[in-house]
Amino acid sequence: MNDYVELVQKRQVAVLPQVNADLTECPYCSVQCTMKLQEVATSGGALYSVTPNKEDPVTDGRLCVKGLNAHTHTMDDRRLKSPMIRDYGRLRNVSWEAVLEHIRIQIQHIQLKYGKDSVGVYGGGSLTNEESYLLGKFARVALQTKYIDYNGRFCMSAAAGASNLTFGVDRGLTNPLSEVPLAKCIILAGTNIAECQPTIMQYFRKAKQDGCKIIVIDPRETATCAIADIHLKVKPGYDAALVNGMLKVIVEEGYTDQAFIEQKTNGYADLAEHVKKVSLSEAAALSGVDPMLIIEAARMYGQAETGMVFTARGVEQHASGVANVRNFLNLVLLTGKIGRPGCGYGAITGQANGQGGREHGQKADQLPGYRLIEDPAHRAHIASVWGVPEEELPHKGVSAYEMMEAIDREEIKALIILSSNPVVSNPNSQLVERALKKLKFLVVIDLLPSETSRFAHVLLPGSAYLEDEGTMTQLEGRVMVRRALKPLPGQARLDWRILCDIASALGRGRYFQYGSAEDIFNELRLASKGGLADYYGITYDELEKRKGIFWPCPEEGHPGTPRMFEHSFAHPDGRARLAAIEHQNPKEVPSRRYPLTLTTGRVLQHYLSGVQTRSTPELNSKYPEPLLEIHPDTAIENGLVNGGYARVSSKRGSIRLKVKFSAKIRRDTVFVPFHWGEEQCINRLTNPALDPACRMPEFKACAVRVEPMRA
Ligand SMILES: Nc1nc2c(c(=O)[nH]1)N[C@H]1C(S)=C(S)[C@@H](COP(=O)(O)OP(=O)(O)OC[C@H]3O[C@@H](n4cnc5c(=O)[nH]c(N)nc54)[C@H](O)[C@@H]3O)O[C@H]1N2
Ligand SMILES: Nc1nc2c(c(=O)[nH]1)N[C@H]1C(S)=C(S)[C@@H](COP(=O)(O)OP(=O)(O)OC[C@H]3O[C@@H](n4cnc5c(=O)[nH]c(N)nc54)[C@H](O)[C@@H]3O)O[C@H]1N2
Ligand code: SF4
Ligand SMILES: [Mo]
Repeated sequence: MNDYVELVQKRQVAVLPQVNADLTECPYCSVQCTMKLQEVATSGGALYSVTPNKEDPVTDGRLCVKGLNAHTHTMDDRRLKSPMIRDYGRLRNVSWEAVLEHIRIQIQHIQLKYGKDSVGVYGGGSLTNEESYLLGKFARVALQTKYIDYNGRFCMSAAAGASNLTFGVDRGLTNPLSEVPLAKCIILAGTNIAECQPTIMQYFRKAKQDGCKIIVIDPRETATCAIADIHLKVKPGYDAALVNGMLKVIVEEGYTDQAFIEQKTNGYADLAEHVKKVSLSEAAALSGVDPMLIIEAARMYGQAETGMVFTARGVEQHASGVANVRNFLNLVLLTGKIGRPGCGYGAITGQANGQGGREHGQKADQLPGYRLIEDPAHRAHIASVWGVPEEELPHKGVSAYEMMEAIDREEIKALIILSSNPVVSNPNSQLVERALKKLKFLVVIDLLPSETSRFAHVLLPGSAYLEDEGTMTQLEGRVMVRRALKPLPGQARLDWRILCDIASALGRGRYFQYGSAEDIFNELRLASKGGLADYYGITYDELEKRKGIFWPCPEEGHPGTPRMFEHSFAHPDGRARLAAIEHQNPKEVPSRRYPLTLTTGRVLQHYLSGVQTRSTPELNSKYPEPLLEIHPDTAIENGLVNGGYARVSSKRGSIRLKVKFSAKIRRDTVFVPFHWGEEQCINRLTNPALDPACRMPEFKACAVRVEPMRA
């Protein structure tokens, strides 16, 4: 039994009889584990206990430590309960009426003076589908600005870009998780599932029990490596070189599926030509992986009857993120391992609604249902659903970090942020702090004070997962409906309601007349109809009955699509695209002044910018500050002691971190989690070099120096 489940069951014994038992979904990662939250009235106030849901369609009633404690932050004393306006530097409580009038005056004034595009919108992947959809509509119809983007730019954009180019559509997993145990070989590249999606580890363990070979590619020996048959300890940023070596072995030793290549793909001649030129010893030298291990891994995957490849941010968060993922997709296509049971690809989605949040129009170049804002037919369809003239729809804006640069250049004068903490999560975050200070007007809608809300002129109390009904699309592409369990605290309002209220204040209320999340969903269904991410056939009733539906689901009664690409790919000719990928070095390589590579990521106990998990004592006490993971040899060479403090510096900045020796990391690499702000914010150091296609920043490789420092 899962340790945490055991813990909860023990804890429950100590709790009073259950009342109000009801089902909710974890607000954190993309697995969207369901659970029962039970409120127990005691003389000292309400107590809560959490029970995993045995009938969960994915987890068999597992929860990780974050899910178990998720409700805590929603009841934190610091929870925002009233709208606030900053006056002479201090935020003071005001009524909704007053704040909406204030917002109207500020926005109208700024737009009149500087144009519609002087106001930007910044969203997030924790929002429901309804809210993500509405935020896109709000930017284009209420504000009529081209500037909208969201934190998914830092998360799923490279994998999405690669899947679109290769398959013609991007759905995180091409197969349901239930097929993982059917795979005979699995590649886990830059994905630390044991800490980041712990409740799905069971599928990989089951596969292994059934004889599946598992290859993990990561610069660190992570908790996920416990199930690895081979661990390729790649140098950060060198996955494409490593995969080129594997492709060479696969082609030369004849593990390619020629019938599949001929019938279902384009681009083989170019790729075969490119592979001829690859040198295995060069691939090994670049990636820092023993050539014999590259050969062994290529044989393992190439010879397996069935197989799956999974990537996550380790491979994707690079200035060559799209190319990196495309090379992994070459492996999949060359061996014909897709479109059948136990054969497929998965980009392990990150945020709770990282999948749905990227489909319905929060992205600068996108309209709902994966439609494109620069495609005339797509614009016409959405304009008709929204009841606005097509010419009135703005064109495309820029990506999340580029919005920050536009703010810094004072081209964007006002910003509305819903459910994100960009001061902690953007690369080169000192630029973000400097830029936000220049804004004439910043509105932040959040649950709790954050590093970003310190810069807000207006702070609005939004809704937490327990209060907010709506649909979420989890990592498999399964849409699920989450019901509200609790009333909103104080004057807090539902996130979607706040958007409608601001739209009304701006005189655009007639486009935002909804009585419930379901009303918004029904409009989203129409907007997505005929698009690549088609939700038209999905209704709240069916979601309840069927415990979720996989998109695309083009008409009511349609069974949904658990496995993609069984017959053809989504490009007009039905074929997938192979591509010759030239390896590119990270944009910043180590030098004498900055001799080590910094890579960043996550730990089990914290979530993203940490606002929610740092306010949860059960989590924070287990991991109270960011640690610099460094190999003991490298640490000693640099005069560091285990448990002491180090100054870590890149060209962009310098912070102080506690040192943790770890023989599990490469000697040339250090790792730091990014869940903290201010003096502990590793993004003060990261490189904002962006992928040319998807605009993903290079979070996973920059050059740093470490020096000892007194506590
Ligand atoms: N506990 C926890 N779980 C989470 C989250 C969280 O904040 N905390 N966030 C959620 C979200 S939004 C996301 S996007 C996912 C992220 O999930 P993951 O992508 O799995 O998480 P990361 O820790 O960012 O990176 C994964 C691994 O990539 C490795 N890596 C670094 N550089 C490279 C490289 O160049 N190549 C390769 N092959 N590997 C490399 C790191 O050592 C790390 O172990 O997790 C989700 N789940
Ligand atoms: N160095 C480095 N940086 C990274 C990454 C990395 O691996 N390394 N990963 C990147 C990735 S993958 C991601 S996804 C981003 C995430 O980056 P962010 O979007 O900044 O992270 P969150 O912590 O999710 O921010 C959510 C904020 O919204 C609030 N919030 C949460 N839920 C709700 C809600 O339902 N309604 C409202 N109104 N507010 C809510 C929270 O309190 C919090 O303040 O970070 C990126 N940054
Ligand atoms: S954080 Fe992810 S794995 Fe953990 S309980 Fe929440 S949804 Fe499940
Ligand atoms: Mo993410």
